[in-house]
Amino acid sequence: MNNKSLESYLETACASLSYGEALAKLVLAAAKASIELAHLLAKSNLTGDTEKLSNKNVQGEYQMRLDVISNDIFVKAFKASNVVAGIVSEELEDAVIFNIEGNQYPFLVAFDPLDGSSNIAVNGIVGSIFSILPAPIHGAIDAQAFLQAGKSQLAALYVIYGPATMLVISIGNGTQAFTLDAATNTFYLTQANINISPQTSEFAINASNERFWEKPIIRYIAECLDGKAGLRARDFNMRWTASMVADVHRILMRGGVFLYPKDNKQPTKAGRLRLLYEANPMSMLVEQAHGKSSTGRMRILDIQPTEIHERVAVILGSEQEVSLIAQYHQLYDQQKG
Ligand code: FDP
Repeated sequence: MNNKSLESYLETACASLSYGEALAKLVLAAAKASIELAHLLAKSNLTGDTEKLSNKNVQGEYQMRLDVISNDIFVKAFKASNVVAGIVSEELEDAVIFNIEGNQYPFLVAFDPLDGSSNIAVNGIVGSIFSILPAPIHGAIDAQAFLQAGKSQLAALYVIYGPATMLVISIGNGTQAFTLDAATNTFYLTQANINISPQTSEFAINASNERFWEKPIIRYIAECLDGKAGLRARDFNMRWTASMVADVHRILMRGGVFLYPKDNKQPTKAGRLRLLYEANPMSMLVEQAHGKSSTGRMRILDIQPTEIHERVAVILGSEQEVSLIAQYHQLYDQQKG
């Protein structure tokens, strides 16, 4: 096998960045922790770690034992890396600041330690998602420091725990996928400079929410379902794994569009997915792979966050489809206006 290891990729790719050495250290810390988690996931059905706990997280969702375990693994790894000033996690209500004096460590990390947790109990695919932001150079670091638009991200990555464990990363120069060789615990580059085709005939959406969707989404999906005989003049396929990592990974590998749109199921929330540690890192990975990412009304990476667990509508993937859905939103808003 002649594939480049993650370590040697980072050595070259980070060389030109002023913060490159520290970034490589951080990514390798996340990678090492994810390997530990992959091993725990593989035996979780035997150890009882797939159990649901009686406590809820900040999102009001019941935690699984593995949510807590995975969070602890990454928090420990980031703290020990000595390059992370603070973290925000889906599983923790408040930001955790490691270096209150600030300004010594260059990065903030917002992460979802175990995405798609409903899949845990059924041996389905899950993942971990990370957004790496610059820590402020001056002043104390607190939760406010994490309220940066996604376009400020220095890097984004996820790890997918499937038949193979893979790490997909962008440090701002394309999106690269690495596959774990479990025998040596080394990630090797298997898909360089991923390119999401602009057109697709595949979409991923939780269709059971249709009655809660806005008109532009109802229109788009209806036209896809009409297939060859309809306006789109081709048949579409649908996939939904209930894990954003798994659904977005599929799109990075073979094109498609992923939608978790704004709906009126919970009208007080702007969407289901979290901006800081789900929508932003996935949007960076998709845009760096020549795809597009939008709420339907604006580019996700341009959103100025107002709170750390903020939710957002997410539509991302093949460029032409995301643009068409945005166009439907624009027409709808104009007509309403
Ligand atoms: P989960 O809450 O199970 O961790 O992170 C939110 C998320 O999963 C996404 O990974 C996934 O796409 C979505 O929620 C699943 O939503 P549905 O329950 O509506 O299918």
